[in-house]
Amino acid sequence: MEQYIEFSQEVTTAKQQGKPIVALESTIISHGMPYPQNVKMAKTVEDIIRKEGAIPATIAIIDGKIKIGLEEDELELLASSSEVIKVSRRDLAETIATNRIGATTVASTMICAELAGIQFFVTGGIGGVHQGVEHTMDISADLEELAQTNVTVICSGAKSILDLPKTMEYLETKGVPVIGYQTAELPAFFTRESGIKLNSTAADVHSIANICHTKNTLKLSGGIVVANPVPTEHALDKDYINNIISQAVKQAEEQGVTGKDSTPFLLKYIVEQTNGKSLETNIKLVENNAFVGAQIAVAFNKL
Ligand code: PSU
Ligand code: MN
Repeated sequence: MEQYIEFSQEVTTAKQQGKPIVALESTIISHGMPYPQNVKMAKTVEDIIRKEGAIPATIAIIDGKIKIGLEEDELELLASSSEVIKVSRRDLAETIATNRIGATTVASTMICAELAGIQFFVTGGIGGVHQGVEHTMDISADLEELAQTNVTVICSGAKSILDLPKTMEYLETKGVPVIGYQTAELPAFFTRESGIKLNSTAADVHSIANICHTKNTLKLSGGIVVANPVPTEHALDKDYINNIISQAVKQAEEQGVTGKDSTPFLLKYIVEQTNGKSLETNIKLVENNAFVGAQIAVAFNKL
C-alpha cells in the first residue's frame, strides 16, 4: 500500500517528531471556491494550523499517488487546473490508477487521512442528505464514510442546500457523534443556528480530545463530527442566504444537475448570487475551523 502514499517533507518530519497533524481536503479548493481566493484560503488555513502548534496536511491525488501534504505548486495546480477530478470513495482507485489529478472530498480525505495515521481533519462543511432525496436518492458518500472511518471532522455543520434534519437522522442511525463546539445547536454553515438541537456540546477543546481518546480506546469504529459555528461577525442573515439557497436548489432541478455535479453546481450558484459575500463567510468559517481543529489535535497529542 505504501507505494501509493507520498508524504511531504513537512509531514514526514512531523510524523518522526510525533507532532500533531491536521488533514485538509482539496475538493473545497478545486470545486468549492473560485480561483484565486481558493489557493489563498488554502495557504492561510495551513498557516493558522502551524501557528496553533500543529502541522497541516492537505490531501490530493497527483501522479498516481495519494499526497499527504502539498507543495505550493501542487496547491496552485489544484486551485487553477480544469483537469482536476472530484474524487470521492468511488473514484479513488481509478484516479490513482489512471494517473489523473484528483481533489479529495470529505469522504476520500477521511480514507486517506486514516491510511496516513492522521485522526483530525478540518473543512468547511460536510456533504449529507440532499433536499428532494425522496425523488433523487442523493445522499453524500461523506455520511457512509463518517459511519466507518475513524477520523474527527471539524466543520461548521452543513449548508442548507442539504436537508439538515434528515442528515442528522442519518448520522444518528449510523452512530456518528455530532458534538457542538460551544453550541447546543447544529450550525448551518453560513449561519450559527439551524433550529436543530444537538445531543452533545463541548465547552472546550480538551473535552473533545478526551471523547476522541475514549472512542479510540473502546475501539468504536466511525468518525466524529465537531460542529463549530461561523464567528458571529461573519455570519450571514438567515432569510437572505436561505432564499438564495432555495433558488440554487430550484435551478439545479430545472437544469437536471445530478450526481457528483450537484454540490459544486449549488456552491457556485450561491457564490455568484451573493456577489461573493458567501465566499467571504465560507473562508472565515474554514479559518476558524482550522484554529479550533489544530487546538483539538494539540490537546489530543498531549493525552
Ligand atoms: N460543502 C461545502 N463545500 C464543499 C463541499 C461540500 O460547503 O466544498 C464539498 C466537500 O468536498 C464534500 C463534497 O465532501 O463537496 C460533497 O460532495 P457530494 O455531495 O457530491 O458527496
Ligand atoms: Mn450526491
